[in-house]
Amino acid sequence: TIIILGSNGQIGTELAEALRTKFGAENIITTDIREPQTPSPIQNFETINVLDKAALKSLFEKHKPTQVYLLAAMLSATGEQYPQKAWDLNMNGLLNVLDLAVELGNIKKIFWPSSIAVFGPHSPKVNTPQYCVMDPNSIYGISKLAGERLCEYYHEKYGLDIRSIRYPGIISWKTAPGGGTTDYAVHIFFEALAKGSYESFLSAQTALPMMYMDDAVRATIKLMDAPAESLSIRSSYNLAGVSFTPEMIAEEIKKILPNFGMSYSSGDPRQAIADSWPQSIDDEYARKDWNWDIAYDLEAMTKDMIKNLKTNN
Ligand code: VAH
Repeated sequence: TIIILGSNGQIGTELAEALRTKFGAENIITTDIREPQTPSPIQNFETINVLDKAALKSLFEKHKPTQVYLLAAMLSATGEQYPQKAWDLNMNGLLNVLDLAVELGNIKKIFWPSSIAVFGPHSPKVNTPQYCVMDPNSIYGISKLAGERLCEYYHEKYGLDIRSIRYPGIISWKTAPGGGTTDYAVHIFFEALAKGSYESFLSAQTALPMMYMDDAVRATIKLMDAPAESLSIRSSYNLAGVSFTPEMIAEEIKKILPNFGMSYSSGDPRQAIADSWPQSIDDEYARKDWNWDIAYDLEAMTKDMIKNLKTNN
């Protein structure tokens, strides 16, 4: 049995689908703090708060999972509004899972998402390497950097097989992201189709590492399938996708929707968060250790997003 904690989120929703396809729906238990918007029996859904350690223990004892994916977290922009809550959820949610995995002993593999948010103003901006100065200044980035240190520590000290990816901003059409700085790159598609225009809260030249959801899910499963002995990183793997600016994605959309209008607001607090992050990532370790290779470039992503939004929304 595989348990997904935080299955209602942007990544959780699609990871759950991919894992059901791979392992069979009957083997996947999805959970979140509240019911999904569109409940269906195939989800084997149970409500759980990852901060309730006793409830989490009962869930793990009931289902005896061999794998746990912990995707419950508060993202960067919302985290800046509620820093103490973000720290509590992101850190104690992780510690509850790690400590129960040590205590119960039946969880063979754990997946926990980190983020390019672990880099900060003094990290190299271009082709940011796996190892470098990391001075994140968002509570989300601080919690993800601390989380990476915990994952490596619990692997070294207790032998837990925890695997992690520093996700870039993720673009998808099935489930809207919740409270991230990179969310503009998702909103732009919805509004391009709904209104024919979009006002970006990030400036035209703000380059950020991004990735299409299909690639992010494929990378996650590829990492989880890799033989443990091939993994040289037990903090979290850099993963590069495509780096682009709001201006670039607007141009790409205009190739398909010629009348699309892009504008820019200023003064949004998310601009400072974005400015503290890298512009592009070097993912040599993911390529070397588990043969990672990106499939969707900006053009392919844009085409797929518009095609799916036109037929599904
Ligand atoms: C956020 N989407 O914006 C997340 C992610 C790299 C960005 O961590 O907070």
